[in-house]
Amino acid sequence: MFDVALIREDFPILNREVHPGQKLIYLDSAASSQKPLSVIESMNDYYRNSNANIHRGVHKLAEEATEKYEAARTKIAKFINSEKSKQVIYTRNTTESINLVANTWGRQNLKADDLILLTQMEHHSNIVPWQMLSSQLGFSIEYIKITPEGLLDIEDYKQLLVREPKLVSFTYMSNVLGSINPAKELIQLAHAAGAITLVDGAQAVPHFPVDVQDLDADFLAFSAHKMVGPTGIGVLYGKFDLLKKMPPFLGGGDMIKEVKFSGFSANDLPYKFEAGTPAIAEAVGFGAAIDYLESVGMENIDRHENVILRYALGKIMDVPDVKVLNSNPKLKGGVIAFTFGKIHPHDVAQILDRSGIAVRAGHHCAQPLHELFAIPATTRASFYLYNTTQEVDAFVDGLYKVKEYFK
Ligand code: 7TS
Repeated sequence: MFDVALIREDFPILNREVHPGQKLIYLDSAASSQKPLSVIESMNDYYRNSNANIHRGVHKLAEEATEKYEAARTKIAKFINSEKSKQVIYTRNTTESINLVANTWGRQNLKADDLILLTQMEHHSNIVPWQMLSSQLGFSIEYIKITPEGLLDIEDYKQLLVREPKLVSFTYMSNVLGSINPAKELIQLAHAAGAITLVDGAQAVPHFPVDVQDLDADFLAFSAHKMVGPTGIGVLYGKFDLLKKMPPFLGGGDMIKEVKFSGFSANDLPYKFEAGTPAIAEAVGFGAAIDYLESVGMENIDRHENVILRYALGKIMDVPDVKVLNSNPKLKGGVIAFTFGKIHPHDVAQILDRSGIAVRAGHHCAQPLHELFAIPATTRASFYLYNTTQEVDAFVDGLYKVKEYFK
């Protein structure tokens, strides 16, 4: 049984007053989620009792640290249904995972005459690494169009596929529109056209079940901090044969088998891509986050968020001058980005903050998408498993206060 009141008890920060008499109402989980006590405690326990460097030394603590670091990898692999746990590469975050693919697979496979496809709804982290590489290698980038409603234009995609792109890299769920792309279908179409696929799962993996084998995704990137885990750690999942052929990303300790003055040989997977001392405590926390999400159930989380989203859309659409980007709760996750007449999003966010309500204002690292809609910025409320309809009420009341203030 999903009981949001019980869930809230697991997140100590939700009891905090952010201003005198104003309890936190956290509607910014798309930027970063809050953490349950079990995650916080797992990292404390690691530092108190098991702290050491991994894969080095034979002493007890090094052994324990290594075991915990690898146990978390196994949990993550199971969570996304990866064939083998060595296909789960630890990175710092989604951004680094995408940069890894760009700088290894991309550098190895993309040539001047090639084409890759992104979408118009990408986060900067799935645009800029490709632009940087393109400026060096000379390949072209096309952006799959989105419809005026904010959904991916599949017809445009099909037409672009005729040009035989080498890679299609797309977000599973937009951090602004909330639109959930039909990832499985997009991947099938890409494969039929001979392209490799990278799925940016930053906003998907935290919110609904994601199965890499069912999707047949070639790469999947995501971050722990958006899924009740710590900052500083993320994942790149990849198909084994692809990862095996890719050259290392960063050079240094742990990613090598042997080093001579004349050169080196790269380590096996996954260590080939994990140079230097990694985020060990964070991996432990990531493992605890997976345990937590599994104990609640991803289907339950998905269902709860959809209830909150529908409730919030129903109420916010009645607020005069509010315009929501993609207001259709079908095919959409728990994200509401909106404009509010002529009131600047930063002012909206600042006044909501006085009532303890945390939302984000700006372009949310999706500047080209905002440009497409001819708006410089939006205010964004985003939901997660711990949000309630009462919080939505407070948020909408807050919007009326904003309106009153700027009357
Ligand atoms: N891709 C998507 C779809 C995202 O929403 C984000 C972060 C990233 C990639 C990058 O993740 P990172 O962990 O590497 O930073 N999105 C947001 C956001 O919407 N507000 O703050 C960060």
